[in-house]
Amino acid sequence: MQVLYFAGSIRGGRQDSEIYGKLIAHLRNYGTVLTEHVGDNELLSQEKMMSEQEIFSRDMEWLRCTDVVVAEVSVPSLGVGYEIALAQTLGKKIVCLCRRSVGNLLSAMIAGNPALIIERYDTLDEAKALIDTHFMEKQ
Ligand code: 6IA
Repeated sequence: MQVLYFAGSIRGGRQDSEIYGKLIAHLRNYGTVLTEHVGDNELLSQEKMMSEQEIFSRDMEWLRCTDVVVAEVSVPSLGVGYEIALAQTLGKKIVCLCRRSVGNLLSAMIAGNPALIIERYDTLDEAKALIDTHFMEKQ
C-alpha cells in the first residue's frame, strides 16, 4: 500500500469540502491517506488544538514521507500551491484534479507546470475514474 497526501483548500475556502471527503474515501482503496482532515470538518476542528507552527511542521514531514500527492485545485489555496511546489522539489508524483468549469481561472503556475499531471473532470465519478487510472498502473 502506498502513502498518499491529499491537498485541498482550507482557508482558501471550504465550499468543496464534501468533494474532498469523497475523493479521500476513494483514495483509501489505494493506500493510507495522511491528510483525512482536509475532507472532514469535524477532524479539522480538532486541529484547533495545534499551533499553526505544529500544523506546518507536521504537514511538511508528511509530504516528505508520501509516495503520491493528489491535489484538488478547483478552489485556489495558498497552502495547496505551497504543498505542490514542495512536493515537486521532493520529486513526488503529483496529480492535480480540477473541475472543468474552472476553465482558465486555474493558476498558470499550476496549469503551465509540465511536472504536474493535471486532470479535468465534470463529475465525481469522472474524478474517481481518473484516480483509478493513475493508481491502477502502480498496482
Ligand atoms: O491555505 P489553505 O489553508 O487553503 O491550505 C490548505 C492546505 O494546507 C491543505 O492541503 C492542508 O494540507 C494544509 N493545511 C492548511 N491549514 C491546515 C490545518 N489547519 N490543518 C492541516 N493542514 C492544513 C488549519 C486551521 C484549522 C484549525 C481550521
